[in-house]
Amino acid sequence: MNVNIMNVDYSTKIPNNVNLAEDRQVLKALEGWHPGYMDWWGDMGPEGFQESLVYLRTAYSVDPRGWAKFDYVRMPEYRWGILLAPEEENRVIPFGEDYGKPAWQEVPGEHRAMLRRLIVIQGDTEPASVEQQRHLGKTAPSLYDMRNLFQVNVEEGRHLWAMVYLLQKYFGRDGREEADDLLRRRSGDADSPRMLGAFNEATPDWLSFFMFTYFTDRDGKMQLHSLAQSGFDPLSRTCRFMLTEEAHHMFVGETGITRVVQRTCDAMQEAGITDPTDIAKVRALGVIDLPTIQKKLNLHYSLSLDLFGSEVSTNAANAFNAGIKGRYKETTIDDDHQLKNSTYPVMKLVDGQIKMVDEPALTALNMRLRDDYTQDCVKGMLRWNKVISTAGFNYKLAVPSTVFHRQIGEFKDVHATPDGLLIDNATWAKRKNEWLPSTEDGDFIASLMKPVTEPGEFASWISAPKVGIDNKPGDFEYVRIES
Ligand code: BYC
Repeated sequence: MNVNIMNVDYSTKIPNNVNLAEDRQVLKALEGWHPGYMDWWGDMGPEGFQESLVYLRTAYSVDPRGWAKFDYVRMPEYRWGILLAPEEENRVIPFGEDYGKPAWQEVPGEHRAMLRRLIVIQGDTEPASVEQQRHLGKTAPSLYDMRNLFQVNVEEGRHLWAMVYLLQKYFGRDGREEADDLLRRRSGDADSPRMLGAFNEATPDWLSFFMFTYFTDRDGKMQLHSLAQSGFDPLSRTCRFMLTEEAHHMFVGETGITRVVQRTCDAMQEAGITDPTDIAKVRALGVIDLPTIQKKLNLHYSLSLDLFGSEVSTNAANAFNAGIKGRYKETTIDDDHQLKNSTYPVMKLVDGQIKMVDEPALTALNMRLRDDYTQDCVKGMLRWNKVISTAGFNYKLAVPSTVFHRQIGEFKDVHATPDGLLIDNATWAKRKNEWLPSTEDGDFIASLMKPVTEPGEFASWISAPKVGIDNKPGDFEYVRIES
């Protein structure tokens, strides 16, 4: 058992820092799963470009001071590995009924089913996002963006491996069956869809991709943070390392939208347009108008809110009590970590009106995490609005009310405006295209999605990034398409 946890063993087929070479049974199970994964990647991974050389980062260590190396790789040859953050000595369960007891290194029998369910749900989202994004390579606005897309895709693939490792190592036969099912479900499939709503939606264009990586990957961040608190230590360590990779995905979203907004503002300035809501005039410049960006934002934000489950949830309370899933930044919160007597304000529908109601904090955990999420979302948006105001335009992007366009939780049966005003079905039907992308908006955006594959060049609707990946120069060939 003399492994250096910081460095990854590349001698086995599956790179890892969990000493797989000596864990023959799990290694065999993972090697047995590998061909199915490669088939899935071939069928459902990025369409085209599988033979291209892509300038990707691969994790070679879990040391936060330096963990990745960059090089040209063909995607099917990417080394998907099992990487856990280093074990914290004497770690204790940081919340719930077993608060303060040593963290579990094996699955506690009484919580097995709940734990497996959460790992399966987490695992299911990872390949789903790859499936949703598989057509985007063909319309990439630059080689830089294409490379970022593929980086996100291979790492989501690795996150699937991370969950499959837990299932195969700790859950025996039913874990292996769940691992197989993760390769069987398909995003958007009528018979065998992915488990959570947002992962069955299409990602038809690059603005959607940036919104997805900004808003939906950020749900991933919040959920992974909560699972990183888990008393089940292998899950905690897995999620901690996943978060390191996840940060880049949100960077892609945040800077992607910043660059779209920048290009729109630049084009409006150059053309002397003063009213950013003059959609026809702005679109004629070959850029995406701000009101359409707002509609896409409304869509992706509301779909992502649904990923937090119901505001009041006994599932969430049970997972917390069990010490399986904690709160965002649990260890830094100053309370009893058991939520015995506390309450939390929850937005609810009471007699047809929206009201804040104090609920037991234990059952309101999904709401609390969602509130933390909203705060996190708003930070990046300030940057987009700064671009708009610096360019001298009087327009602000904003997240819609949590009541708007919901399919899960308190507000799933009502309609509301982005400002949170309740409206009837007829008004919704008449006005929803003002708030969510219409077919026509989709067609316009689709018309801009022309691939640009010259190094250093960018599509008309997006500006160049401020810095390159791995400090590469502006004209760096991030993807060698013909190789
Ligand atoms: N769609 O008590 P409730 C990521 C179900 S993203 C469909 O309200 P709970 C990533 C629920 O399953 C992060 N069904 O909810 C991002 C339950 O069904 P059962 C993924 C839904 O359980 C980008 C019933 O409704 N990770 O990593 O407290 C790219 C009542 O449930 C939905 C996780 O989500 C929905 N949206 O919370 C790549 C973490 N919501 O059991 C990756 C693991 C609820 O009655 N999952 N239902 O049949 C969880 O923590 C929880 O399962 C949830 C739901 C937060 C998802």
